[in-house]
Amino acid sequence: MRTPTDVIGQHIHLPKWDLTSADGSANGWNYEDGVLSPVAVVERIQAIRAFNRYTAGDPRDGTPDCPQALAHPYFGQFGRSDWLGARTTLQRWFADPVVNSHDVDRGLGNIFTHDHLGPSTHQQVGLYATVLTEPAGSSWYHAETGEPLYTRADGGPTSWQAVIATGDYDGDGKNDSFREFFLEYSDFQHAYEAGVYVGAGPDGVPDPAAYPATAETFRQAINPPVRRNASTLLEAVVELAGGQAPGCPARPCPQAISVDDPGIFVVNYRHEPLALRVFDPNRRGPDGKPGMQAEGLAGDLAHALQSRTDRIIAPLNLAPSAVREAEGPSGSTAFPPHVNVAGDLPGDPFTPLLRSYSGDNVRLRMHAGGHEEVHNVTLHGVKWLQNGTGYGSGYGRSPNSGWKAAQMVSISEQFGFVAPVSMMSSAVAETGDYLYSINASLEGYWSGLWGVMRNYTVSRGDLYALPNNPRPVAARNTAAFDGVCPRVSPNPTGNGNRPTPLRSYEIVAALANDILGNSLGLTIGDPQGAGQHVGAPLNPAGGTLVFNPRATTIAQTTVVDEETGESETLGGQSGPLHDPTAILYVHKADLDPNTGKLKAGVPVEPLVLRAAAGDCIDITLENRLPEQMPDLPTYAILPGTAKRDREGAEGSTTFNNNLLRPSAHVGLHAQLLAYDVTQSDGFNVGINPEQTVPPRVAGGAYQSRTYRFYAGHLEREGKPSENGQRNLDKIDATAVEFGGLNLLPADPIKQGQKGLGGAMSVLPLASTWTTDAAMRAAATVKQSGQTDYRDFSLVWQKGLNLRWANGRPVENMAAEGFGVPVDSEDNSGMAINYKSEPLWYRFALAPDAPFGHGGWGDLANVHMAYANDLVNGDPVTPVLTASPGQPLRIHVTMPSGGSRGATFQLDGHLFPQEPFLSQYTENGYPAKDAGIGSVRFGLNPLTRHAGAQESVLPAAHFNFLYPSAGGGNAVPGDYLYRDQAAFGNAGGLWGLLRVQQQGSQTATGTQANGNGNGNGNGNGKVK
Ligand SMILES: [Cu+2]
Repeated sequence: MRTPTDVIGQHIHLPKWDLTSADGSANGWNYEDGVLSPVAVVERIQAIRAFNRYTAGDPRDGTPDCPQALAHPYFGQFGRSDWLGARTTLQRWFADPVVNSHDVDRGLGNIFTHDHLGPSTHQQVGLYATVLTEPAGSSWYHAETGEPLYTRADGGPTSWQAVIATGDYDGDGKNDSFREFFLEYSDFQHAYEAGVYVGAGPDGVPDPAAYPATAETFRQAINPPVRRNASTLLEAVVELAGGQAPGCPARPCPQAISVDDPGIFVVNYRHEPLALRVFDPNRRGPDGKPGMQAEGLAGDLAHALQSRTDRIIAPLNLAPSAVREAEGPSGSTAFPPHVNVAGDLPGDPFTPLLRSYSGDNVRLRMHAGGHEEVHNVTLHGVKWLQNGTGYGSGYGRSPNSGWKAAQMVSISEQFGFVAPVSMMSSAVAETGDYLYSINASLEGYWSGLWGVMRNYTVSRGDLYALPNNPRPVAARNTAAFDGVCPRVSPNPTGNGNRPTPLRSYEIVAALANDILGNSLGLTIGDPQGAGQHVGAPLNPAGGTLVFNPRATTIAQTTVVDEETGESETLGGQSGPLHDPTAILYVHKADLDPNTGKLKAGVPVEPLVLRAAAGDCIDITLENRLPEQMPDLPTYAILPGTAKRDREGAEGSTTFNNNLLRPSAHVGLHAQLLAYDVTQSDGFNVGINPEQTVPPRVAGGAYQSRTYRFYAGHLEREGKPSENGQRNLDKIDATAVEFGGLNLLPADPIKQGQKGLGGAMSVLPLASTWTTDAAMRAAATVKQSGQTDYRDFSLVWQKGLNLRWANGRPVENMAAEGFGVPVDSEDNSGMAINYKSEPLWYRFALAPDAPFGHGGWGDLANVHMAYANDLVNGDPVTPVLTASPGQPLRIHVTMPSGGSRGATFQLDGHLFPQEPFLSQYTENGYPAKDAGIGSVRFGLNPLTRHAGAQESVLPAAHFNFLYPSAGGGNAVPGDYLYRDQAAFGNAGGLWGLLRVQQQGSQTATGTQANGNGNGNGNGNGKVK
């Protein structure tokens, strides 16, 4: 798609500017503020000359009567005749100070600037930019070389990474300098395979005649529009040749608003798709065609984020800076120099490497430059306050805004924080690699939006140091710590110290097929799907994970698409809905030591762990998965990021979901908690030591590994002393009540589809709790001097692999129209705590029923959607119980899924969005020296209240505190909670809060009280 345009503008967000003349756009009665293209200038010149009857040798040549196009003062140096007549406009903006109540400039933030005259097509091919505001009076240096920035007349040089030397700008007597990284990312970036040029040649000069878009170009375009389900589940999706779909009579078939979500994800114009990392283009799949998952660890999804040198695609084994040219199937493409000056190692991702020293204040700033999707940003091993750690979205303080490890950032939205990065506990390691993911969904990893922050504990010649952190910092008081955990902690009473409580959990990762039963007699396997996947066989006598036990039958119907006249036969299947390929984390004590099966009466739920603020937490993870992981074909898909069969008659196919098996290696990543990134990250990232647990070799013992966490915050005292190559500083530990957080599986693509994942709830300091026997996701929490409250964890999952009773895969919902479910964010298997109530299932509609006639539009009883009368009973999703007026907390987390956002909403109840209090407060407000931010939940007078929370996405963690079940008047009844967005609501993401007097019917477990054996309380042992 081309947007013929004669003018381009530079519109601006955030600072002050003259709206009538410097808006960079054409709105209302304002001046049209843009720059004419050189071609448009030349056209006007020629028109003036023709009007004035210019003839050869005319003495007026070059005068205003017969003007000539001139070379641009800057762009003229490139000798491009098509740039003659190029013009410049000057935009003037004022980055005004934004001071807080203590007169500290919070900073204006990230100033987004983009063309506002043709953005719908320009942004998705990379036209966006950002101005970073910095503290007044600061000076800036390249983060790696130390070269001063902003020294040239044109404002350069500049970089995406800088050392910002500030002095003390907030008046606390400390130098506030920081290391800054800026990442700007986009979806729908158009891309072709290496060596393919369309519209312009390798020199970038437009030449559509020499480089035409032909009927065959789509075969080497990455994820082009116009796709449909392939004829086999193995290939899943086909990128159609021309003439096969009504909207695409002849290729190319560009789309004005990119409705089919084409292209790739990029960060700083770089891309590191797992699709290519684990791909073997020559290995043959079950259909005999080349192209499937590589064998061994080179193709293992739990090792896909690791810097390895055995990948099948050879350039992936080099240091990114060594790759200066890429070979494609029909030629090569040269690359500009790498985005890092130094430090990149063989097998590292091609995306920006964020290099820092231990003890640096790292400021990460981000913008989504384009184009349509929501992106949930996450960073391992670093947490930040919602509005900045000690600094705002600019650089002001916001200590009671809550600790975060995930933040949704979509087009033109800004995100930024400052956080200290240091490996205080592992002075032996010289590097620590921290995973950053700009989109923690399936498609985010598969399509390349991730990278590594590499932290060093020794000085290096190739990395400039911060003025306030001249040498990497290590802990001085190591004897006070056992790993990351302080050996003693202040008594919760405030008097004296106590040994830090150690809470130990023993967890097993296992197949549902191995540890669960099959009491409903469902088919384990999919005979019709034979040859359509690459997994090992299941045990047909084994168990399965049931998401909805009702045996609903869906009548077979034929429906007609009223736009195209195409007809399709739908339905003809029966529940229950289940998945025998599911993987679970379970408590080891819940497994029968003789049979290895889950003991009778143990609720089948995602793992939900609890700890109190200030606990030291050991999680021992044992791997009981088989070496050869089983699988079955599903309709869940991945973006077509790697080509498989370019030349098929129907079109091109891609390396997709059924050509992969889940990893047999398991890990467990916990957000927010303090841990050593080289030992307890739970993922295999960059050059960190291996952290996953391998499957046992046949007949051998199950292997395990212990991860250690501290439910608190580690902070430098800020009085470093020189000690050889390093500075030593005292480390102070502070307990933090984090609330809900995700427990994430190490394979970010397929283990999550199988349900592997869980949640943790970090409860108040010195609290005790009783877990419900029938639902361990629910507990009653006691705090001294306070009313008992109910604590609920809801683990939302999307992109699950649900199956019908006969083993066939459940189809996707017709999210973007009849027969067009070819986008991975439309993978429709969903559940809350492994239970699903799809509305299509309740109404006995086929999942892919059309929205109009023959489907949803014909429902006569749609008002009964959430009513028990519709299905003669409670929904199978969690029914949360609380007494009228009782306080309750709901923690919503999402360990895996696609990137279509969900919105949590509970009817009849408002919640504070920032229910947090900093260490030191004055009347509830943060003190000027607030100490550690957001150490506990509480009544924050600055909070906003809301009725719904958007951006529930993979890696998201939200806490909803309700002071009174049933609202202010404590009205008993059933209150609906749900994903307010249509896709999740229809797909099964809803349930009930039942407000009624809790009596003897309330299930109880065994109490853990911080000094006894808490077995029964989620099997946690407190020593
Ligand atoms: Cu704008």
